[in-house]
Amino acid sequence: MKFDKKTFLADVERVLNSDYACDMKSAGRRELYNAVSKAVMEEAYADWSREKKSNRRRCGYFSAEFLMGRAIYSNLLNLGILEEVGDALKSVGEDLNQFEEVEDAALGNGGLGRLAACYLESAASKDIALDGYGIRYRYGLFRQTFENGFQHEEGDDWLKWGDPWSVRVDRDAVLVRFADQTVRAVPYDMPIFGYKNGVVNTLRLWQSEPVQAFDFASFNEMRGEVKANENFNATKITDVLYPNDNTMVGKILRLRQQYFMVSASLQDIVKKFKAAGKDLKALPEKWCFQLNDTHPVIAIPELLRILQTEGLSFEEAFDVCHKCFNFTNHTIMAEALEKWDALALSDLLPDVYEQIVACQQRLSSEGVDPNYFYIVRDNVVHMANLAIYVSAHVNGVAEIHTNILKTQTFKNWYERYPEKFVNITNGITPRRWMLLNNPKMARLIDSKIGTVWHTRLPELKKIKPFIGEMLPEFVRIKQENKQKLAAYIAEHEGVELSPDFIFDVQVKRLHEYKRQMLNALSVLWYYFGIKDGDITDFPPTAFIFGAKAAPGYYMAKAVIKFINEIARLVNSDAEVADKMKVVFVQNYNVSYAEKIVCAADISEQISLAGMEASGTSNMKFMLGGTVTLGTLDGANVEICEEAGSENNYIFGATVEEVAAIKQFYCPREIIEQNPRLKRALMTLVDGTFQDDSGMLQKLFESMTSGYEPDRYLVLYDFADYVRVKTQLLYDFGSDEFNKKCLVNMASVGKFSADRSVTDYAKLIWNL
Ligand code: 26Q
Repeated sequence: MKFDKKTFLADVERVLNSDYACDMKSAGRRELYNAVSKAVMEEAYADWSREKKSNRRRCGYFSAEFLMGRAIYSNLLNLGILEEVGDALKSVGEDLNQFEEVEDAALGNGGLGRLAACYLESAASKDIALDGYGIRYRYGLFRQTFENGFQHEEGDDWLKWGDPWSVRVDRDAVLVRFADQTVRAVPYDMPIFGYKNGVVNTLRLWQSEPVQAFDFASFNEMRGEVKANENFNATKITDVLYPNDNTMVGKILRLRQQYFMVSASLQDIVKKFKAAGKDLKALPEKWCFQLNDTHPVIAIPELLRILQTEGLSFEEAFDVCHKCFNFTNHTIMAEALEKWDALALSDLLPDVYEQIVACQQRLSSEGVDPNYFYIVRDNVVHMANLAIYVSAHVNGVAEIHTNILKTQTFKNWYERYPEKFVNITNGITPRRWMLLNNPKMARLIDSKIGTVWHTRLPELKKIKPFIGEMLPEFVRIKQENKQKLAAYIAEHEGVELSPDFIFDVQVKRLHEYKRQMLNALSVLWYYFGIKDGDITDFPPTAFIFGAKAAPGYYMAKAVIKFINEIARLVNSDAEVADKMKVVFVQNYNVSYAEKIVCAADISEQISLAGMEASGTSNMKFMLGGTVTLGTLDGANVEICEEAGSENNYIFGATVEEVAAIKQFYCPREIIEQNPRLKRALMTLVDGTFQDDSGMLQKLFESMTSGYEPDRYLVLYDFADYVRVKTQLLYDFGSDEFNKKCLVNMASVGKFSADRSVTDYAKLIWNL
């Protein structure tokens, strides 16, 4: 975008005058933020409207989550005016950094939601016609604080600062009908700016509202069974994001949300398609849809329903759906695969349920074995099976994950439809995760190989010949990032970290399979080793954790308490103050991640092999020049292929070994063989930590007793983990070690979301 300082400041001034009745001098932060954003939106309108009017074939990315983070800096960066706006504001005595207080748009939980955000940005940057469709939650993922070491949750008022990057589009509102209520769906459109290319795609988020004020005619036509209080409840549907990650909660409101979003999206798309005078059988010529996990899969029977009300036969409608829909799976964990009670579903959405049954009948009529192929069975609707049956393509998100889908999770389906299954390894956008959060590192690279890598990440390999000469600058910039993070943590967490310590980082959602416990136990293991004098010369290390636990996930919350207690023990012990510090940062989110990722020395990716579909923070750290301490799980496998295992720190049971180990696994022996590990584990119950809640006791039991003690083989992998981790800690700081960091950075090319969306466009969307 071309930028003229005078015009820009005049634009800002005008918005301040008209919308806030103030001027540059009297404006508060909030007013200034909105005015700056709106001024930019105005300038971008022409490009956006061109894309909205364009007639080319598009893909709709249907997702219950878009974890966008903060919009302003990334938008300015992509429009190519970040520095210019900063300078313009400076010239009137204002600082662009003041908007760091603006809330993140946290309309997602973790990996799956952030992936959707990275893909939108990359698609726009690659001029791929991809639009997001989702829900405009009133409250995003909860804000987390710790009280006495326990997680507390507060509502996330992400609109506190206003929403200048969205436009409400009342003319596109539609009605969404449930058996017991009809609500109005109003879209809010967010522009998605491509990186310096003038492309603007759209993220359309639907908000639910009462129908009454909208249209009395359609209100009166509403079906008979409507309840009196429906207008009161209408807004409720999009009130709040379910805070679960990799766990299914069978709440009917969640199903309402899912149907609300896909019905509104499909009505909108079909309406516009028809307005162009087209035959709906030709819908696949203009549209395809990517289903982000099972959450939007109810779109399939909804489109079947809509097409039949428009006069298509079931078979014709099925054919259209088959050509339009594609399904991404993000998890193999049984507890995350969505299943809905058939009665509840048919009560809420009788016409939609009818289409699900019709799909089941079509499947049955093919003469398949009903033990292996079913959509509805024993009064349960299996959303993943529905998605696989109808979709043209099914994809996993990393090689190892797709292989597990083919050979285990969806083995039967794969054998029947091998051509449907493809792998598309996840990726991240290098704009947010390098240019924006680590600008000095980006400039260092620019100085060696130019700027082509900004949009072609594999070009980063060209720094390889320069690695030697880059080392001192690399180390200096990383050190500066660590300093900044330390200052931020001191201010927000009240823990002082020395930037001279090794920053060992594990940040991601809290889940047992991700094994924050393994890391926690190792911290205690080192601590006791130092206290006993068994470990001398320990390389000073700051163990940094960040994670939110689903509010209803008891064990995950127990792990948070445990780590906070470890932090209290360690940080208050003057004897180890020059050796170790532990901090669990509060409210880990996208903006915190931006600060942490560029300041890490160790990237902990230590899930039990076979459990983490891909992981994407592993890629963000790699881009920042951080070695991975990890298992051969998810995308770690491919990271090692790209950067070499010798440049990373790999440990633990492989996915092939895990099944065999589990057959006769008994953690007791392991505990008895390793007295210091035993001591670390016993702190959960021996009074080391005060805990009236009984949580730590329960955590201990989950590790040592019950039906499946230590389900995720924490204790099994412990010895190998500390062996490799210790090696890493002692390697740290040498030239050889720093080279490993830069080799990782140089090898990150494959993990650009630009490559991922290009793969989708070629292999699936045909865009
Ligand atoms: C389902 C039903 C009801 C309520 C909630 C849910 C639900 C919500 C979120 C189920 C799963 C999720 C999120 C899953 C997720 O984030 N998976 C991660 O996806 C990333 C992107 O592909 C991968 O990198 C991670 O490995 C994977 O864990």
